[in-house]
Amino acid sequence: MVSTARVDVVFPCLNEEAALPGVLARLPEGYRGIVVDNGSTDRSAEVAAAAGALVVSEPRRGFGSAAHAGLMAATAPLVAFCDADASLDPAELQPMAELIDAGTADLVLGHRARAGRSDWPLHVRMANRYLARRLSRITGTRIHDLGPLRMARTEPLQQLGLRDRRSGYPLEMVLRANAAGWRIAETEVGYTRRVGRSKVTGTVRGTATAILDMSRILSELAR
Ligand SMILES: Nc1nc2c(ncn2[C@@H]2O[C@H](COP(=O)(O)OP(=O)(O)OP(=O)(O)O)[C@@H](O)[C@H]2O)c(=O)[nH]1
Ligand SMILES: [Mg+2]
Repeated sequence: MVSTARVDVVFPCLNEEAALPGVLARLPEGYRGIVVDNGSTDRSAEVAAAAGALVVSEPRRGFGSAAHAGLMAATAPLVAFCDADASLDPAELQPMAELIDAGTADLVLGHRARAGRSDWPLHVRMANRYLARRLSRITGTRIHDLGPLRMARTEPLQQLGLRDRRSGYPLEMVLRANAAGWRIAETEVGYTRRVGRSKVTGTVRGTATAILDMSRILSELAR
């Protein structure tokens, strides 16, 4: 069936069966969920399909691998990215779409301004603040947060040439968008403790991978 959605929302997903129903239920009217299942061993794919999402299966592991498969599957004029762990509210994508529709921004990032301190580990907050400062200097735009909730026009993003397939994907997106002259903006969003088990920054291995990936992208793309 041809989708008539105005916004396709990509959810990279690794074992999120507990969080998915609540997350997908929060999608605004006219938004379609694209859940990219990255080899989940739980019922994520079935749960996502039952909740009305398009399920894309991506066997190559990695956050960027899943995010990119979702981007390439998107057909709506706008595409957004959201974690599937119920830490973010897809209803907060609406103001982002308004900024793009109004022609004031090409890439909108969700700044997690309303976040409980205990919901966001200190090491993550510190690493994030460092990255945001560097990005602000590079882009000339005040960036507070390299958050996972974000939106852009689909076709230009598909043509941006994103290559990272692991944790560097969100950072590469901002740097390449900036290099292409895109206007970057932020909206304020909430952030709460995830549902289900942590995969990335809540684990030592995930954090180490994220730091490695981000450092590589910075040395390649940031002058
Ligand atoms: N497809 C895919 N998705 C992943 C992978 N790792 C994490 N994810 C998904 O990406 C999103 C972000 O991962 P999280 O585990 O929430 O990472 P985080 O937000 O840094 O840390 P926590 O919320 O503490 O776990 C979630 O929707 C995960 O299911 C992966 O290797 N492949
Ligand atoms: Mg999370």
